Amino acid sequence: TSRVGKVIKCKAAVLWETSKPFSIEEVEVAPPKAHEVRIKMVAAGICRSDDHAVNGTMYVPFPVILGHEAAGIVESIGEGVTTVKPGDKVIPLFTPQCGKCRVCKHPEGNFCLKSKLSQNQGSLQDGTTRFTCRGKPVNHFLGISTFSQYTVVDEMSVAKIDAASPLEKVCLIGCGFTTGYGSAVNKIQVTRGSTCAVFGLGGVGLSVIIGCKAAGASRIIAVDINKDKFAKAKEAGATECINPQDYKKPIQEVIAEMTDGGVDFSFEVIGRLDTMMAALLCCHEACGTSVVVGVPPYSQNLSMNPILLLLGRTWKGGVFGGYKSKDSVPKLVADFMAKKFSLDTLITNVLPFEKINEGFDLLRAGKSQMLLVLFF
Ligand code: COD
Ligand code: ZN
Ligand code: ZN
Repeated sequence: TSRVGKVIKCKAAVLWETSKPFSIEEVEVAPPKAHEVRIKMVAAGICRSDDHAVNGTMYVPFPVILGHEAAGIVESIGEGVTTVKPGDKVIPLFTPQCGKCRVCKHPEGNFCLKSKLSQNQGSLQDGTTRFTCRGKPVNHFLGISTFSQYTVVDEMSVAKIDAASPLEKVCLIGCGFTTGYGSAVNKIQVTRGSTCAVFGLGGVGLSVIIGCKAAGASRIIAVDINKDKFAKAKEAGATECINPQDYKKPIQEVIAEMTDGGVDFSFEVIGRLDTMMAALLCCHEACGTSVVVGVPPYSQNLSMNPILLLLGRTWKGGVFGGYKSKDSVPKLVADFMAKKFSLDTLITNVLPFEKINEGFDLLRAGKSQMLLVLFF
C-alpha cells in the first residue's frame, strides 16, 4: 500500500535535551509539502558537528533529530518538485543551493543564504516542522535531519545521484569527505609537485590528504598529537607524519625548516585557534596559502599581525569544500564511481542505526577516524 500523501510512522533517534543520549523513538513524518521531498534513509555517517549539537558547542533547539551526512532513496515528492522523483538515489545537502540568492549566483560562493547553519531555527524553509514524537513537534537539523528512517527536506537541500552508487559509502560525500577533499581540490587548487601540511587527522583531515594526493602534491606532511592516527594518514597519502609534542620548537618552525621556508599549502582540520595560527605560519610567507577547514570554538577570536599577510600569504576558509552543493554532489559521486578516489580508508566502523549511542561513544573516545551508521 502506498504511503504517498500519508503520515509515515518510523524510528528516529530523538535528542530531547542537551548532552543526553539519543532515544530511539517512534516518530510521525508528515508528507512533503510543495517543493519538498520525503526520503527513506539508507545510510548515515556521524560527523563531529552532530556531537557539537549534542554538547551545546553548536546551538540547536530541542527536541531535535540530528544527522547531516547521509544517502537515501526518494519516497515521495511534493507539488512542483522537478529535480528528483520517487525511487531516485539521493544525498541530502546540509548547505542548500537555492540557485537564486547572491551567493548561489556568484561564480565561486557556495554558502547559500538559505543555509540553516548560520540561523539554526530547527525548521524547513517554510518555518514549520514535519516531525512529531509523543504528540510534540520535533525540530529539524540543518534542514535535513538524517538520523531518522524517513525525513523531509526542501528540494534545494537534496541532490540526485547515480542509481548504481553504493549508498553505504557515498553517504560520506554528504559532509566529511567533501569538506576535506574539496578544500584541497576545489576551494583552493593544490598544484602538482607542491608541498602540503595537514593539521588534524580525523576523517576530514584524511579527506584533505586524499585531495592533496589526487592533485599531485609531492610532499604531504600530516600533523597530529595522536600518533595512532599516522597509519591511516599514510594509507591516505601522507608522505611524512609529525607530532608537535616530539619537538621543543613550535611546529611551524619545524615545518618551515623541513620545507625550505614553508609549505605551499596548509590546512587546519582541527578547529583550534592555536593550530589555525600554526597552520598559517607554516605556509611560505610570500607564496603560501593556508585554509581554515575546522570550525573554531564559538565566539573566540585570533589576533594577528597583518604583516603575516602583507608579504604575500593567502588565508582562506570554506564550508563543504567550497562546492555548490546541488551541482557538485552528483559530480563527486560520478568521480567516485569512476574510481578517482576511494572512500574505504575512511570507513572505520559500521553499526546498525539502533546503536547510534555506541557510535557517538566511539567518536568521543577518538577511536574512529570516520564512522558510519547503517539503517535497515
Ligand atoms: N595539534 C595537532 N592535532 C590535534 C590537536 C593539536 N593541538 N588537537 C587535536 N588534534 C587532532 C586530534 O588528535 C584528531 O586526530 C584531529 O585533530 C581532529 O580530528 P576529529 O576526528 O576531531 O575531527 P574531524 O576530522 O572529524 O573533523 C572535524 C573538524 C574538526 C574539521 C570539524 O570542525 C568539522 O567537521 N569541520 C567541517 C566544517 C564544516 O563544514 N562543518 C559544517 C558541517 S559539519
Ligand atoms: Zn559534518
Ligand atoms: Zn542560494
